[in-house]
Amino acid sequence: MAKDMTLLWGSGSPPCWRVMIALEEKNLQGYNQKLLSFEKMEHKSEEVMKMNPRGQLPAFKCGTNVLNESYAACMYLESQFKSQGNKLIPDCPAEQANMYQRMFEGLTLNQKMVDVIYYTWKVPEGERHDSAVKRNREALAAEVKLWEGYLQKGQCCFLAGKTFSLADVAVYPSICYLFRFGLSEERYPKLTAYYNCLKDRPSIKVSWPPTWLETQGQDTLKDI
Ligand SMILES: N[C@@H](CCC(=O)N[C@@H](CS)C(=O)NCC(=O)O)C(=O)O
Repeated sequence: MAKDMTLLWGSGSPPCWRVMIALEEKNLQGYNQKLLSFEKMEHKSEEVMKMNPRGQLPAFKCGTNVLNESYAACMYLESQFKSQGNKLIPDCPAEQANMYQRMFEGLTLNQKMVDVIYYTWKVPEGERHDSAVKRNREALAAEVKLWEGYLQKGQCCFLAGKTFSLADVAVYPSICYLFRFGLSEERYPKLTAYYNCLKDRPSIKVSWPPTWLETQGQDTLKDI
């Protein structure tokens, strides 16, 4: 079945990484894949635009079904390969509710992170405001504190419940991104423990962004 799947991806992109982790968790190794470069604008190539007219990665195809939205792809894989690999949605209603809640809250965390990291890239020089920078940074700090608090209540290895779930598939790449961009390990010990706890999980280790192995991170978020 994996032979019918194609993933076009970029290194370090949390949405791409989510799909790769889900594929590994469901034992779907051997899919067709191509690593593309954002720097070389390969995400705007004809090959990508044909699959994803937004020119974004991931671009993912499963047979004839296109699933370019990373959340959609992860949920589809879990639903189609329920009994294969690791089960990623708990049965218990309370655990399932918590799992979906954390999974979708992850989108807010990711957006607030992107708002800070890419402000100078997204907003032209003449339109930048210190007040917007401050507001975005404060919003991200409040968001990160919320997640530190979530982990304070549970044990540190999983975001929802006692096992690895779609919440971890979806949010772990964003947590890694925060640390890659300099989030303080001292200030956020629970998030740090969570980050360390899953680093060596096979699905994560094997899909770790290759460019991160070759280059140093940045300190953009060190004061958050
Ligand atoms: N909603 C999409 C978002 C994908 C996305 O934002 N991809 C980024 C890389 S992290 C991208 O391709 N950006 C290039 C662009 O928007 O031109 C998903 O979750 O799959």
